[in-house]
Amino acid sequence: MIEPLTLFGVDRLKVLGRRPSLSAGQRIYAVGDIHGRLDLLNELLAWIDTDIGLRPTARPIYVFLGDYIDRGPASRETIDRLIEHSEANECIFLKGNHELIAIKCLSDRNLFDQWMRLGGMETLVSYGISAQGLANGRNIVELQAAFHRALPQVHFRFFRDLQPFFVCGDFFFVHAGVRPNVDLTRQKESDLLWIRDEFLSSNVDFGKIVVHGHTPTLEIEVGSNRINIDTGAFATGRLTCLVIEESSLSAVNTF
Ligand SMILES: [Mn+2]
Repeated sequence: MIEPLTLFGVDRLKVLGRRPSLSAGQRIYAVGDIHGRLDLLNELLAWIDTDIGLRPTARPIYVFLGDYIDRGPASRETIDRLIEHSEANECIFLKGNHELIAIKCLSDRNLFDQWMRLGGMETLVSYGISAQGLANGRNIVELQAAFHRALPQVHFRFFRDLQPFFVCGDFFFVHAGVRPNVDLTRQKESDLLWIRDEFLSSNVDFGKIVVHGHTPTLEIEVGSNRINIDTGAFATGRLTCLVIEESSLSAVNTF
């Protein structure tokens, strides 16, 4: 089921003293952290299709904020679905810290422990790597080789081509956030994909409204300088989508 949300605090959003907006004719659908919940992604994409049918727009842009994999049950299928969706729609895929670790594991087996702690085992299982083997303490060298063999070329390219951020109008889309007092064009990837406290507690005007995920909250969170749309879909069943058109913002979530 899809639930329309009342967005509190939108009037507080300010960029350089004015209301943020997109150019006329653009509409952005920004989707939060999916974490292998193909079921919720399918529901949300169906709702967006219906929304575009009811309210046609010249140029809908889908922005996915990263963390497509890990924790949830259907990581491989989620990547398949996103690739399929991008064949007929304008899609921007941002890189999450989970995709960063997964792709690095192909060349650096020292990162496997960290990946497994982040829920990577569910991803390996979705790629057909036996959970039995994992439970039996199969060694990391074998695990890495199995992941190499199991990862389709199109998925490798998908992971490799993920973007660190996306700018449109007065909005800066990124997985985790930005480091305050560092120009948006000079941010480090490690901050864009991992930052929490220094960003979340900042009230500075970044020059764009930062739309991000990475730090789950129960409901979409609107600050003066940022909007957090990670509602912890993996655990809550709530996948959130922010819809932006000119200076109007709305949101829906699955429940
Ligand atoms: Mn994350």
